[in-house]
Amino acid sequence: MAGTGWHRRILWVDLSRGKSWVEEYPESMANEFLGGRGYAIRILWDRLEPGTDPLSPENIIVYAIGPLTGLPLPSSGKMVIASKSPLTGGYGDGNIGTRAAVHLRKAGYDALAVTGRAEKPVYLYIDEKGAEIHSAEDLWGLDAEEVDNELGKRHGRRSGILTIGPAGERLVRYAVVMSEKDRAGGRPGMGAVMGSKNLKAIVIHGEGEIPAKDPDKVKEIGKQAYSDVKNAENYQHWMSEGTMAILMWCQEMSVLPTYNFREGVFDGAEKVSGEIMAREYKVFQKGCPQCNMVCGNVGEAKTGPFAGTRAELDYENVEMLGPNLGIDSLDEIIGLVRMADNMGFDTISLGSVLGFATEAYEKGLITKEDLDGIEPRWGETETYVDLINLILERKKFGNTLAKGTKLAALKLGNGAIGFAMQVKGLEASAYDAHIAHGMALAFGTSPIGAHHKDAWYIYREALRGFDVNDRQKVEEIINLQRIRGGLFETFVTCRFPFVEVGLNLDYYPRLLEAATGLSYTMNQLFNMADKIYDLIRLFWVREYGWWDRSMDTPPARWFDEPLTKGPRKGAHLDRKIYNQLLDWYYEIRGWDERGIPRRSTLEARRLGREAREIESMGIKLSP
Ligand code: PTT
Ligand code: SF4
Repeated sequence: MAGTGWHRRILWVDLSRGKSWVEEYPESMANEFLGGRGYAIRILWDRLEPGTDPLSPENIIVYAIGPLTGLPLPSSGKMVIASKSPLTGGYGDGNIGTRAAVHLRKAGYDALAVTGRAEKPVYLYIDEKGAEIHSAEDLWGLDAEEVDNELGKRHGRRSGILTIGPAGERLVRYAVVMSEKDRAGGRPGMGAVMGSKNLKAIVIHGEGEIPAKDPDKVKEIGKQAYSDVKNAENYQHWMSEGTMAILMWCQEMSVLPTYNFREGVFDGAEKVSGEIMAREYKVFQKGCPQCNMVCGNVGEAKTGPFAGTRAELDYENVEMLGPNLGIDSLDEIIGLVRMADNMGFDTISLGSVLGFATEAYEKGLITKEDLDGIEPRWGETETYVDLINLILERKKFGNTLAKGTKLAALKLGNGAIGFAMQVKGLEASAYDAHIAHGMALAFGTSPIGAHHKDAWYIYREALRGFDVNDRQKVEEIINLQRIRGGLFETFVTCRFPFVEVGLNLDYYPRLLEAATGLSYTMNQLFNMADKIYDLIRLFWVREYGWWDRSMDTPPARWFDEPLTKGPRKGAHLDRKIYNQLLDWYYEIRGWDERGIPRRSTLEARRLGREAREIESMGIKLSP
């Protein structure tokens, strides 16, 4: 029996036909997939024609929330945005904190799915009555902040607004979806998918109740959880520095990506630390709905060309547009982050692309002419501003850089793929893995490409010892993937209360039961997470038509080019060790040596129909 914590309604919009409708989905979908990423992969598997071009009208983009979203419990204002990725050609998703998540639930839907392409730019207005399609011709070309302001004026500031910037309109394959000026989601090009549909924005306004089996119980458990968050030992430190607290730790550990992940330490790290950000740059702090540990630290540039500009300073943003490019000035980093947010680029991939281009230029693989006269140089912010504009204009080699580092490297040849810092086409987030086989495996096996969200293992790896490469390491990574990539992406709530201030995980099955009436053990939830992982992996195999372990292997740089400075000078990954870890990984997941789920694994998870579909493509599954 399904619980009561769902509307069991998905709002569909077909922009080609200008039509919208509501579909009820079966109880079994709620029971087996809960919400968020679970719903997204179920919808994409069932409804997307295999081999669809991600930027064609036929692609589907899903905005999904979960049974805990929006309820009075810690940090519940989150939403999953998923689609077939134009950057990777496989499953892509992101998780964004936004009022739009809460409004979608209040409007009476568990997900919104959009397909088709409008003839001219449009935006959607969604409420209890369904979806209205409005012209966005006057909004096209505006940056994300301007659109947010304008739609806020039209529909009320309390509404939830998702928008793309010019990067999404121009189909930059690592364009994100923006909300509330500083929130960004959907690293693998979810903004480009919206752009390809001529969909500039979505405004959501709901006034209804969020369904819960026992609202009083949710409130009671939620209240206790809020109080645990606030009383956590490191709460004050978190409130002061947020995610940037980790920057100096990365420097000490020698895992701070520097000069396109060539090194793990940066000479100017102290100038861009969490402490400096909090003491000298922070002007205010903001966050997602229902959160009492808000981490959006907004900093203001004090001097230089960006003086007076404000931007949210998360670790990944500061690192990838700072040390990774040799930039040691927060004044300048703030300018680059603001530019990325307003234009709607993913900061991580953008930082990686700029680093890749600088290195390719240094090595003579691209010339000044290819870059329209620009000479990218480490630490010289103005050259990066020019390069970002070249990518936006899709001019000369900027057009190739708009497709990400993997495609750019394949075009350049000459070994460029070795320093394209990506897995499956998605650029690695800001953790250098020269010394960290575990983090390398987490990047290698993440279901969307090299993102840390499913298993930010590096911290735990340091505690256990970077040089301990045993089976337990792999088990721990899989468990993290189950918790972070399975539970939090289907409940849909923020994982930071658990990850950053140590909120007890036991709260979640209790909250789930109060919200839905379903009583799941942690083990059952882990099984659900594994099923989602299997289905996502099958999706990749279906879209590629083949698979092998090279797709789960990080870039050659970490193996072949040792660190040349810092406390771990000389360190690099070892292929034999990595392959052993990957073998254990496949074995524990019930996947074969190619990284494809075995038929027996799929049948045990009631994915027999999906297994047959793969076999009907001529891909033989291992027993
Ligand atoms: C996330 C990725 C991250 S991960 C960061 S900073 W991080 C970058 N933020 C960007 C940004 O900002 N502007 C921009 N133009 N591009 C950006 N790209 C990068 O995107 C995010 C927080 C953070 S801050 C993290 S880790 C946690 N992520 C969660 C997650 O994935 N799931 C979950 N259940 N809870 C999470 N909580 C935390 O949320 P993507 P957000 Mg993000 C300015 O979207 O695609 O998943 O990539 O959503 O609302 O900004 O919150 O040190
Ligand atoms: Fe949003 Fe940060 Fe709060 Fe998570 S901890 S809900 S990312 S403000």
